[in-house]
Amino acid sequence: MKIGIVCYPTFGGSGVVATELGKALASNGHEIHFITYSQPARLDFFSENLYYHEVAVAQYPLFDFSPYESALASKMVDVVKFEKLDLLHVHYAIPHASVAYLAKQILATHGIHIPVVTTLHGTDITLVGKDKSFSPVVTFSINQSDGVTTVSESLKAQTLEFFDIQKDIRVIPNFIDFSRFHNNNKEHFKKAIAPGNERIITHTSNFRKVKNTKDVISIFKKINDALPSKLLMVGDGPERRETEELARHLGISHDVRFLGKQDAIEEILSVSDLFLMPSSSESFGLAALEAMACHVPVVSSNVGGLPELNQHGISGYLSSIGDIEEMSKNALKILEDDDRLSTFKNSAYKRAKDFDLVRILPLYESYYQEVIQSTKKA
Ligand code: GMT
Repeated sequence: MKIGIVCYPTFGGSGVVATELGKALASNGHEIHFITYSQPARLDFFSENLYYHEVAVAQYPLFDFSPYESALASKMVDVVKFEKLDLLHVHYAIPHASVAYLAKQILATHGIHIPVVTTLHGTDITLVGKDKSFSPVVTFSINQSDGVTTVSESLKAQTLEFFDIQKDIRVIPNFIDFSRFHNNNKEHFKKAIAPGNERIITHTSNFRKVKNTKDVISIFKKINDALPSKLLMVGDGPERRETEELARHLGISHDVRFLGKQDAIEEILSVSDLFLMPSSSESFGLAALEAMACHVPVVSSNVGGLPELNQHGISGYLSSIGDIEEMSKNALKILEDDDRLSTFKNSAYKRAKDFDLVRILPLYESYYQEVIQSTKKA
């Protein structure tokens, strides 16, 4: 198939999923065309089946806000026509689903029919999308998509609850590529971070409010009071300054390292004993899956799609949002005993295997075929 993929090319989860999906489809022989405003972060190599089309947004003194949507729709029309695409797959509803609708209508005036699949990822539904300033457009464009997927059952339920949706929604969960995410032996790195053989706890995110990064610090403080440990905070974003301040205020900055954005996440995860994800909203929790693939158990909140990934008492533990007390107790339960830690590590890895790319990729491929066939009939 010839597939156009539209996504935010940044470090966010939807961009990562879209890029990894495109790469996997390309290595399975499909021709993949990324249509984005900059080169997707993980698309930094050559493959004969991968193409990148940049959406250049013209600047003009009249524009306070550059018209990204118009430039994107024009580019989609151009790429579908010129490359003779079979399908467009857009990630994150705002504005990609509505722009796809516009492109589809324009192409129809040229006698070209292009099926559109929209994948909903999270805050496009749970936070931003349901805001009144977006919801009529989100509802309309989901209903106009030829196929709709969500990354968890929970996100599907929330989509049906918040919006008046007339479409069937297919759940296709996030996936993990084990050729990249696996436990590497990084003893020298581990020694450098934890010279006294302390436990290593990790959090990775884009430090937005929903990630509750200050809760990570508070949970760690309680763990560290009971068991010598180190915390690695990976990523950057709006909450970072206040999060660092809290670590200082609690007198634990010597045990907490803020590493900023890192490419080689798998190496950091390989030396980790526990992953913390106390988010107040998480439609799936890709970062937790990356940790589990590297044999790292997860202590998380029980929101959104997290219970569909993290198995309570097996791959880690789930608690209510903000329950710092319980999360730290659960973390200690895992970390205090070598044998128990090892059991949790193995179970986390085993659970991650359920989301192996090799299992999930065919779900997308067959869904594309279904959508193409059903729109041919219509
Ligand atoms: O919705 C967001 O917060 C952003 C979104 C993204 O585009 O980065 O992240 C979401 O998509 C990921 C990939 O499907 C999921 O694993 C994340 O759980 C989800 N984030 C939230 O729901 C907060």
